Amino acid sequence: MNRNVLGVYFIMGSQNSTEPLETLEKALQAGITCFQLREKGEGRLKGAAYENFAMACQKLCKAYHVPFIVNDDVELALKIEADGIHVGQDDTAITEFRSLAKDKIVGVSVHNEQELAFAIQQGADYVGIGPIYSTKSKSDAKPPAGLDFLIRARRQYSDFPIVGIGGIDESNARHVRLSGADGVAVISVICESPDIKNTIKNLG
Ligand code: 3NM
Repeated sequence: MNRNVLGVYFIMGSQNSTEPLETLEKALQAGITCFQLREKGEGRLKGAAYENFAMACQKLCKAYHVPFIVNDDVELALKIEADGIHVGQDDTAITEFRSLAKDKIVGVSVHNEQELAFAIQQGADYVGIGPIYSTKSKSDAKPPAGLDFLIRARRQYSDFPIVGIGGIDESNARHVRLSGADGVAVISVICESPDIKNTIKNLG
């Protein structure tokens, strides 16, 4: 995949914003390079409401030519023909999705060298490394790992697409990039921003 796609990678579910579609459109206008629908936790949409919301997000992403990735839902990703899927360590095996959707983007969250090597060997297109800093957006997040693992991962795999995630904001995005990430994946800094355009400019 083109590593530039990871530049400013916005993640959101309906639970992360009072006006999620408005937030997404503002983020797209401001130049996000990738979007992941992550419908998780309490109050998450289900059934037809979830599918309709997903399709509304996808339609916006298409209008701005930005890849639309679905978190941890192979069935939905295939049904609505998303551009890709992102999975964690407990989610569906990469190979399962890959065999069903050869041309799609597959992203995997990794937290150590073993998981990183395995994801690459299994055919991931990119990995997410985190949480770099402490995050309030993922209830089961691991303790913040800082930049060390990211730096080691980049040394080991000089060309592999890597995005940093977890607690990234306008003040620290630069450190994440300088440590080797191709981009930053964020939820709250965009969802809670009073000025999305400026926030995205400062993340880039
Ligand atoms: N995954 P925020 S941290 C979805 O470490 C997610 O794998 C993480 O949200 C991981 O930008 C995280 O608000 C939440 O900190 C990122």
